[in-house]
Amino acid sequence: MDQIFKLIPERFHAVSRKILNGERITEEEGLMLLNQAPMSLLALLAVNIKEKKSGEYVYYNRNFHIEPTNICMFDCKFCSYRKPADSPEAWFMETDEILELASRYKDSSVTEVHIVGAVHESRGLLYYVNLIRKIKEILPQVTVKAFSAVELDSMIMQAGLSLEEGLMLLKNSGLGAIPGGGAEIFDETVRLDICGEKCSSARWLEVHETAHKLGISSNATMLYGHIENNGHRINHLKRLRDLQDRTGGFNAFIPLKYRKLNNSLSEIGEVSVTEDMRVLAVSRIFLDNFPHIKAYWPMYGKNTTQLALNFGADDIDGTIDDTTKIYSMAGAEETKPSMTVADMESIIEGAGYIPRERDSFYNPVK
Ligand code: V47
Repeated sequence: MDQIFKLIPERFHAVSRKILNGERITEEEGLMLLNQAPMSLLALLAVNIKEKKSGEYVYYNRNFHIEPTNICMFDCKFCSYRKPADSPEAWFMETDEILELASRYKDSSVTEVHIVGAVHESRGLLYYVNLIRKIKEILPQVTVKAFSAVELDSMIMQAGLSLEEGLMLLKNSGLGAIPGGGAEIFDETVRLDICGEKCSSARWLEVHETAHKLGISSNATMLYGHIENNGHRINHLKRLRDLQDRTGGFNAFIPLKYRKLNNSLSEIGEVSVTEDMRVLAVSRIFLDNFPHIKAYWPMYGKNTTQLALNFGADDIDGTIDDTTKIYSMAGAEETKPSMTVADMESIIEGAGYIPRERDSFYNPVK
């Protein structure tokens, strides 16, 4: 241990000792690491925590997405996916088409379907309750991980129900977990600027807290690399860590890099891969109560995903099977995201880890 400290600049000794001893760091320490720590130190500390949590394993799953529509009532500045109804790039899947897509996975070994789309005025809570029920009839063994907190808030409010009532209806129809989208950045001023029509940060957190209390676990995301600063990023992580202390209901945190193609923030450009790795490593270090950190491969691309495994990520998401357009429409390298199990295992092994297939709750799949 003392040998390692000779390689660490002295001003990082105290915080490094804390982290290596398994102690929690403060917001000030998180900010100092994000602003100033050498990359090699961030990698060392993040990997140390990752290995305490998941040893030599890195997880993946077999999944597909359903994105029923991209016609959305909300117009967020960073979004490349949303299109007006009369755009040639807009789509709206009828129920039959959605169920036909689900049926394609009937005899497959897929374990999760991730459903998110847009907030569309014609589709409310009861539509989605019925949709989940029908999907579960077709794919009873598959976990339905569906609807960002923003979509949930909107459909449940529109139905005039409390969050508890709405979420219980969805749970009873087969909702198994909630994805992490819609969190964007919790700082109220930045949020108002980039996605002012979405529900507030407090409400996003309330949806997840209520879900956790009802036994529905979830993920959390943070959209970074636009107009926010490092202070906003640490504040976002702190609010997630506080909620996780109360409920323990988050499975994974997923940092999402802002991609610039065809949206209202395009002129900002994108942050570097170095910055991606800093955000990832500090997230792993700061969120000491999150069991998993996901390097979402359709967003980073395959090479950066492999690099991310040396900065604390222990999950790369899944096979996807070219069923999501959110990131390809935003300019990600993967224009038709799809990976075989062999592809995913080779990425993980190439980073020096042991691949492990998981279900939506990180139980190993035989
Ligand atoms: O909330 C939208 C982001 C999110 C852009 O829970 C953009 O397992 C970058 O939540 N550049 C939706 N990001 C996706 C999401 C997600 C993804 C992977 C795994 C999980 C999970 C959840 O996509 C949105 C927003 O933050 N997004 N547009 C863009 N131009």
